[in-house]
Formats: sequence, C-alpha cells, structure tokens
Amino acid sequence: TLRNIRRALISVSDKTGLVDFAQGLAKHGVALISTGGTAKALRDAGLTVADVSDITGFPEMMDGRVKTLHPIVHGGLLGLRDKHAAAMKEHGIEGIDLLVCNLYPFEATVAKGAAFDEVIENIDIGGPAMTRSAAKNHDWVTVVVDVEDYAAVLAEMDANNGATTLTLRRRLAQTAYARTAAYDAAVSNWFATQLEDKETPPKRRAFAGTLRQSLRYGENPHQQAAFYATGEKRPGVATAEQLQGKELSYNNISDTDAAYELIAEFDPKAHAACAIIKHANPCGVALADTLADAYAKALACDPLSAYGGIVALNRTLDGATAELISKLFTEVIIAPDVDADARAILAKKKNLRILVAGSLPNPLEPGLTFKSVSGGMLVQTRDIGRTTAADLKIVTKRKPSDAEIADLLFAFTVGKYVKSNTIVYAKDLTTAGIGAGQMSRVDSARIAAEKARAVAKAAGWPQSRTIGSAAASDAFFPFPDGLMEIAEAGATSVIQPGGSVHDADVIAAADEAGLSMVFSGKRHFRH
Ligand code: 93A
Repeated sequence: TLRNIRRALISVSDKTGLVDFAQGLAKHGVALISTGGTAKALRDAGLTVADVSDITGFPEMMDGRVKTLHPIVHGGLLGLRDKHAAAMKEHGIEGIDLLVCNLYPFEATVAKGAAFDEVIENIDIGGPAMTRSAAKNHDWVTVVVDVEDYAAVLAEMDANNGATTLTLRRRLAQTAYARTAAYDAAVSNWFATQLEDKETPPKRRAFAGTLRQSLRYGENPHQQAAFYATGEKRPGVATAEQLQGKELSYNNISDTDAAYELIAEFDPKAHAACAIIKHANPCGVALADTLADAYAKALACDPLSAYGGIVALNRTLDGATAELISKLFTEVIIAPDVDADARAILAKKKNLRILVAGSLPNPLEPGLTFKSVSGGMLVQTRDIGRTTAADLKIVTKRKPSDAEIADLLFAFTVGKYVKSNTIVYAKDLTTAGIGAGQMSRVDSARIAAEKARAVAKAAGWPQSRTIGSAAASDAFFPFPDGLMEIAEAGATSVIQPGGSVHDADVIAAADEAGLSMVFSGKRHFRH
C-alpha cells in the first residue's frame, strides 16, 4: 500500500512553510504543478514548477474563479491508476499523486469585517473540489490541507523512498474532509448573518449532524431550537423510538439524555436501576431487585421534586413498574424496552412520552461532548472515568464496611451525573439526599441534608435517611468544613477524590468524627 509521489499539485493561499516543503519534494524528484500565486512563490525561491494552465490548456479565467476546475486536474486526482488507466491514457490525463491545498481565507475575510462582495469572492470552489477528489482517491493520492502535516509527509517519503503509507493517506483524507466540512459550515453560518431574517432558526444553520427534529422552542419559549443526530450509534435519546406521547421538547431531550446516561452506569444483570431527573439533575436514584422497587425507592428520595420528572430505567419496563409510574405526572420515560403490559397501562396516558432505546449506552465507550461558548465551542472526551472498590484508598482509622463501600461507590457514580458542586448521600443503594449545583461544596452538603430531613418529616419516617449514610463528593474538600457538614448530617462514611493541600486536616476531622473515608483519586466535575 505504499504509493510513490511523482507529481504534486500545490495550490495554497496560506504560503507558510510552502518553500521548505516544496524543496523537500523536489529533492525526491517530484514534479511540481501550481496555480498562479503559488507558482510565483515557488519560482521566486528558485524551484522549477509547471503552471496548471499549461497542463490544462486553459488559462486561469474569470478573476481566478476557474483555475483548476478541469478534467485534466480532477481526472489526475480521481483516476484509479489500475482500473482507469485506459481512460487516463485516452484523454491524456496524468496522475497527480499529491495534492497540497489550503483554501481562500474565507473565515479570516469574515473576521476582518470585509464587505459582502469581498467575502463572496473568498469562497473557494476549486480548492475544496480538488481536496475532496484527492481525499476520495486516498488509496492512490496523498492530500495535505494543513501546514502542520507537511513534516509527516516528508518524513514518510524519506523513510519509504518517496512513498507514503495507506495509514497516513487515510488520516490525511479524514483531515481533508473535516476541513471542507468546516469550511462550508463557516460559509453557511456567515450567510445566515446576512439574511433579512436575522434570527435564523437553528434548523437552517450548518452543523455536523442531520436534522432530526425541529423543536417548537428552545430552553425557553422565545428561543428557537432544533435537534440534530450526529450519526453516532449510541443508544439514547437521539436514536430511541418514541412509542407515544407529545413531541419531545428541548428540555425533555436534554434531561432524558442525562437520565439515561446515568442509569446505564448500572449493570442490568446485577440490579434494576431507576433514576428520576429534574432540570438535568437526579432527584432520586435507586438500585433494587425489581424495577418496581427501584422506582419506588427512587421516588421516595424526593417525591415533591419528582413531579413532572423524567424516569430512566435500565431494564425492560414491566406492568408493575408502569402501574406505579402512572400514578404521578411524569414527562418522559426512557428504557431499553417496554413490555406489552406496560404499553397497555401507559397507553391511557396520552401525553406521556415513552422512549424505547433498544439497549443501554456503554458508559466506558469513549466519545466526545460539546459545549458552546461565545464565538467558539469546547470539545472534550466523555467522562468515562469509573471507580471500583480496588481503586479506593482508605485514609481514616475506621475502615468502611462492605455495605458502606457498596453505597460509597453507588453515591460516587450517581455524583458523576449531578451538577457540581455535588454531594450525594446514599443508603442501601438508594440516594438519601442530593446536593447539586452550589457554588460552595458546604452548601451542597447542607442543602442535601436539609431536603432529606424535610422528606423524612413529610413521610413520617422516624429519622432522616442521611443518618448512617455514605456520602460522596465529586471533588476534594479544600477544607474540613464540608466534611463536618456531612458528619453533622449523620453520614458514617465518605468518598472523595482527595488531593487537596489540606487533605491531612480533612482526614483528621474525619477521624475525630469517627467517619471512615476513602479517596477515589478521580474527580467528576459536571457543569
Ligand atoms: O476561485 S477558485 O474557487 N477556482 C479554482 O478553480 C481554484 N483552484 C484553486 N479557487 C481555486 N483555487 C484556490 O486558489 C486554492 O484553494 C488556493 O487557496 C488558491 C491558490 O491560488 P494562488 O496559487 O494563485 O495563490
């Protein structure tokens, strides 16, 4: 799969590193072909280069709008050297083995505030066409769109006597399509700002995805919104089948996603799991032997907040569980499947949205998450960090019991899906109190405990379920105050990442309060 590079077409607007790269190619005896400005830059540096116009027999015309859009060029890039050899010969088309192309600086032209006509002139047509041709034919052709890849190409040519490997060509082809996709998205997004109707609905914008649903509105009724599928084959809200109910709203989709990702953490063979989500945070999560018990336990954590919530389940929804869920106003249910009994029971609830996801997403599968910021976008890998009993470091005099360890790991896993700062109290594999989204960890610890007391009082329980619970903190305690709040709430064991400069003080406070504490070594911020 090594392919020699004998002829290269170079057409670049950004001429950074151009001369060095071309000199490297010339050393390997590569014949160079270029468009006007690029050819001039190369000749000025003393390199021998042929003009595209000499090869095509057509001059560059229409102010450069038509330079390389010719069968001699595209045939040379697209032709399969074996299968299409006869056609190439018949039409006098010689193979082009390397395309080096970067596009008219469309984004920079927009950024500098250029007038409409100048921006339009900076939409590159021939460059993306060549880039896409060369990338399609990567089996034979090497395509470079990024100055940063020049070195890798020369390194391979040096190592392989002027040839590149399929591995590199595939990687470069992927990079090439990423560039042309981003380029067209930039053009479309700029166009959107030029329309009379400035509030371009999201469904007309360009994204890396296909429109799955135009939403009635966004997070609030005065916002416009749409739902896109990225093509990722991950079981969840974007790929699920909706059995019944009203159209999903923006907030439904966002909350359902959080709910389903959370319960997927719990192996359905080991436990039935149920999570009830409100405003992207769980208000109750429980594991049990049956789904109905898991739902009842999750609901008991905070029945007030569960009203209008999203219910996620890790096993097939059955009749008994459906019966319980149908007693409370619920917005959405998502489960891997829904059996016939459950379907019949819930069919009466016309508005209730039921989603069948087919299976659970793999919480350990890497993937990306995106978040928009003004003028940009943050991309990171999914939080696939998982803590097991073997990862725990016991740091206190008192060691946690096996039951405490099970609750600690459960609470810490739930905490991964709670907005930071997070404190989760759990007992008997059921959340006892969830503190979410506070600017101070101490407040999260206190609010969760207060809520648990209120729930106990309303239910007529003898005491709050945080008494004797395991508490999880998504990040370390910077000082002992957060830990003391937890001790106050009656928790007997604590899990936290550790790693604060004041760890020693926090451990001393835990010892003094008679708590057992473990370090996970892993943080789970979620914003
Ligand atoms: O105006 S174009 O869309 N028409 C073309 O046929 C064409 N071929 C290459 N722009 C075209 N290019 C672009 O010209 C390349 O993508 C590159 O950005 C630029 C290089 O021009 P020069 O070599 O004259 O500086």
